[in-house]
Amino acid sequence: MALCVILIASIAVGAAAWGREGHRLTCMIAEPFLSSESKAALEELLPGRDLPELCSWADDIRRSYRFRWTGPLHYIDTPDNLCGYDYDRDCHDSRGEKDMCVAGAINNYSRQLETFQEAKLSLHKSYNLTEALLFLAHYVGDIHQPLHVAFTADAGGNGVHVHWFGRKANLHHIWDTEFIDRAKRLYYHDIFRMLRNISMSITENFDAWSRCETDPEACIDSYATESIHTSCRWAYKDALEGTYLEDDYFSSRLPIVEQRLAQGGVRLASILNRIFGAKSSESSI
Ligand SMILES: *[C@@H]1O[C@H](CO)[C@@H](O)[C@H](O)[C@H]1NC(C)=O
Ligand SMILES: *[C@@H]1O[C@H](CO)[C@@H](O)[C@H](O)[C@H]1NC(C)=O
Ligand SMILES: CC(=O)N[C@H]1CO[C@H](CO)[C@@H](O)[C@@H]1O
Repeated sequence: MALCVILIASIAVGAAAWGREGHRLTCMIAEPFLSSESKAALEELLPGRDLPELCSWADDIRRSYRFRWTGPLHYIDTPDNLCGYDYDRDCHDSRGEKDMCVAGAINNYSRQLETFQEAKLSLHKSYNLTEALLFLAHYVGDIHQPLHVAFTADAGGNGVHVHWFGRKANLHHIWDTEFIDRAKRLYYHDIFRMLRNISMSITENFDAWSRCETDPEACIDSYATESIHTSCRWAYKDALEGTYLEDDYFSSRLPIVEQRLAQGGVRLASILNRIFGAKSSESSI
């Protein structure tokens, strides 16, 4: 009975976002790129804890009564078969409330964290910046999971039922957790070896991935656009309802999964460095 409850709980969490390992990897990838200002801010906001262990916090709380409203902040539903994303058209929840999507949430919690320096000086605390940081770190991971920016009718692949190495699974779950679990089991054996291998690909791409020349919100939109394009080109492709997905699909897509994790980590670091890095807090935005 207890085992059953644990299994159900882990399936429910798995259906939500990059699984625990994916989020933990994103935050672990970010860590070495954080500026000393960002590290100091993280120590203040998460005393005695580190970011990777808390990177799934936004999934842990989303089914609690107090945080149920955050459900839509993990993804973006885009028009079926269009393979495109537009903030004004797509960033809303199912009742049409604007900004209630993963891109809107990243903008929201970035703006809150930009008050970090002022909040320390004033007695009036308007936001819980610990929560803002944990939401931001999680949602930057989510926006890089391709199927978190995907078609509305199948709920980002949750409604696409396939066979994964003989087992029944939905496509969204496969991209959240199954790729990472299988790669870990077959190749890496532990998450630190996986981290090291993913991190090796970063050096040559770091500048291209972390660069944000337009305003920060336009850069967040470009990450969402990359995800819906990747969903069409790799995730949905050859994965129609009822398909048997095996080695061909796994080995051709694993590098994509690893690249999205790497990009998510690098961009998380650069977003935090932009927010915390500048000494004069009114420089940008
Ligand atoms: C922004 O954050 C506040 C909590 O501080 C929340 O009430 C609001 O719904 C959030 N909006 C989005 C789009 O994340
Ligand atoms: C901020 O949020 C965290 C996580 O929900 C909570 O543990 C903490 O008590 C909150 N801090 C304040 C000052 O409300
Ligand atoms: C075991 C494993 O998957 N190693 C991979 C590490 O990363 C490089 C690319 O950076 C791959 O080519 C390896 O296959």
